[in-house]
Amino acid sequence: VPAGDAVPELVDRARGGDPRAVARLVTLVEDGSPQLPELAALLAGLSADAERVHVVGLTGAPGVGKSTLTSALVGCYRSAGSRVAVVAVDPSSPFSGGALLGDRVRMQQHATDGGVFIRSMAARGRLGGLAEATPQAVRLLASVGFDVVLVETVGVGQSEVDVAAAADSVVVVVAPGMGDGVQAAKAGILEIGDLYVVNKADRDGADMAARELRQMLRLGPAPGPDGWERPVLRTSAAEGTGVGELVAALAEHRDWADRTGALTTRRRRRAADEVVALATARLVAASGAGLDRGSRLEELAEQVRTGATDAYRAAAALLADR
Ligand SMILES: Nc1nc2c(ncn2[C@@H]2O[C@H](COP(=O)(O)OP(=O)(O)O)[C@@H](O)[C@H]2O)c(=O)[nH]1
Ligand SMILES: [Mg+2]
Repeated sequence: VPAGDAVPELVDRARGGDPRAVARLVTLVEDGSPQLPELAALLAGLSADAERVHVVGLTGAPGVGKSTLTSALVGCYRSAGSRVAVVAVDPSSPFSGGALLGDRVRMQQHATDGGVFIRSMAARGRLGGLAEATPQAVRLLASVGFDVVLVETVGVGQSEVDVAAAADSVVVVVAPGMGDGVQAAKAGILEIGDLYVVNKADRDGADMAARELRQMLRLGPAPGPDGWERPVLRTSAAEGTGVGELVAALAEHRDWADRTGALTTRRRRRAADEVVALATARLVAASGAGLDRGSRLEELAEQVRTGATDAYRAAAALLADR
């Protein structure tokens, strides 16, 4: 970081509303900068300000309309006067940008709005990956004054679940003919959502998809007396319909979570995951085992594949070999 860009100054400027300072700080997080412990200590002192944030995760298969819906949500939150940050994360890609370009174009309508911050983020080869970087970025954005942080996942797979875990409210988005019941069950999305949205409600089959989804959700454990009944909403992000209702349902979920202590529990869980991820990374680094060193690992993997050794012996060899 060049002179004049000391972390405390960047944080001050970011809190003053300087979008470039916010961007610089998010880059530190994305890059796994050695300045992160300093940043984290500063942000801890601002946690009282960060507490009221609402972190909303949006997840679902590519093409269902997450980015379009995110953009519509931004518009809705902005008209209510909230400051909104969007973090689009792609767990499958080591590069930011690229595939996200289309999203950025779609978000262009918000580009000149100082109350909106939009950033695509990739893991860039850092040890803990996005599972670790996302909560840090979210805490940063909450601490510098954003009221709502929308986290959109771009890739598919298990890491999507990790990213969803970073949110206070998880919205699972499906589209008619794409996320039909069985597919939804297969993808494991029935476990992770707090709210379900059938987007592209302007298309045929949206009612059917919503009905099917409700049925699937009813098969799961029933909410207790103080439980949250997971709603299935319909939106047309393209036409802007149903988006206000989604914002209202999100506020309801946030209130419910606050009232019942679910929010505290979830955030504590999130903090625990983060501590474990950082501790694990430290252990690995301190061991000098260099688990990220490709060639030795490749060699051992080939031996496991051929049966020359087994995974347990290979793991011991990798640790012994430093
Ligand atoms: N008909 C219709 N198309 C939509 C709607 N929302 C998004 N789309 C279109 O669906 C495609 C994928 O949308 P996108 O937001 O990129 O999906 P993502 O991959 O989930 O982020 C784009 O061509 C959108 O214009 C909707 O509500 N109705
Ligand atoms: Mg998208």
